[in-house]
Amino acid sequence: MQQDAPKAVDDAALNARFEARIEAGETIEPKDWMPERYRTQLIRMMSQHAHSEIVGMLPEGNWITRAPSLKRKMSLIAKVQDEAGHGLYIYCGTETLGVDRAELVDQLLTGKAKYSSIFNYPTLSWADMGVIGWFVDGAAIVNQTVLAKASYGPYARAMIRICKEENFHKKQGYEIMATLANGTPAQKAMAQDAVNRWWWPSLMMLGPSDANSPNTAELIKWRVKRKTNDELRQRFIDLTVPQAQAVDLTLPDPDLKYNEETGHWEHGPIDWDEFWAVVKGNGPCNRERLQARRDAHEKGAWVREAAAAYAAKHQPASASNAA
Ligand code: BYC
Repeated sequence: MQQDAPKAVDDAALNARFEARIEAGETIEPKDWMPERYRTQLIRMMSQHAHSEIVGMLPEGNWITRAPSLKRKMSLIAKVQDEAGHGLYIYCGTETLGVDRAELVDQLLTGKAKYSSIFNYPTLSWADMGVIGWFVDGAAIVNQTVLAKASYGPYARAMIRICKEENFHKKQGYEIMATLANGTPAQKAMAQDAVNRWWWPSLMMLGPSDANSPNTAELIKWRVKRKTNDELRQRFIDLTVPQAQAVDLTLPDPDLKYNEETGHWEHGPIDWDEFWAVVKGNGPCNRERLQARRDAHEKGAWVREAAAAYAAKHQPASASNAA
């Protein structure tokens, strides 16, 4: 007990210094001292973000072979490839916190780690590719633009590049929707059906309401999150309603109305039972998504083995060259 006392004093001093740095708006870098809880919260959030990018490739990957033109196919392949890149940046960022990527991937494959609820919905028509870009990337941009100012340097910097690419993704999705909405009656109906199916899950993607968000207060205090889930959801709605009006598509919420006083669009109740069912693994595609990732991981075993063998073979040579 007595032996622990000096360390407790040290930790208290380090902690006070850390809190002061956060308060001053300084960026925390990997080698800086940080409270263990700050580190584990970041690992949780960043790894789940990385998993979301990787699992998020699956719903769109489903349509690559069925894209309606070569141009659309090329854009979709490029978008899905960007998502792989985003996953890799964020895994790298997470590794700066002293955790191994293999451990993070294992947490995804064994169902211990979460990934975004939105990717557990099926992609039933080509219009879903448009609406994913418009709504899902749109919601992601609203969330990630703020995360680009997060207190942890490697996460914030990854968000800057990712947001640039997400903006392009959103524009290509909205352009698909505008084209369908101005097309034949059947194309317009397909676009409206996709909007109807994806609107509510996209609102849920931004996280539970603030009253039921146990992590928000701590993450805001440490300036990892700079806005609450409800604030970001409101911003997404305010941005998206005029975009829907511009292409003459209807958002499936009879309670949606503009409040002149607040300057915000008010929305109807969100079905949080559906959200929690999806988060707990019981959405329409949860099992299929995890199985697809497990199969890919198993089939990729030879690549990991080959890379390890190559690294082992070349390491002594480069080490002796350096000497
Ligand atoms: N889905 O206290 P809360 C993309 C969990 S991909 C599942 O509010 P927090 C794209 C939450 O983890 C971009 N679970 O948590 C890719 C927590 O459980 P644990 C994805 C969710 O961390 C391909 C519990 O509920 N974006 O753009 O304060 C194609 C309580 O929640 C969800 C990110 O990952 C959910 N939607 O806030 C196209 C952004 N929401 O972990 C596009 C980074 C909450 O305590 N993450 N949960 O067991 C964040 O901004 C925050 O972590 C969240 C949640 C807003 C998601």
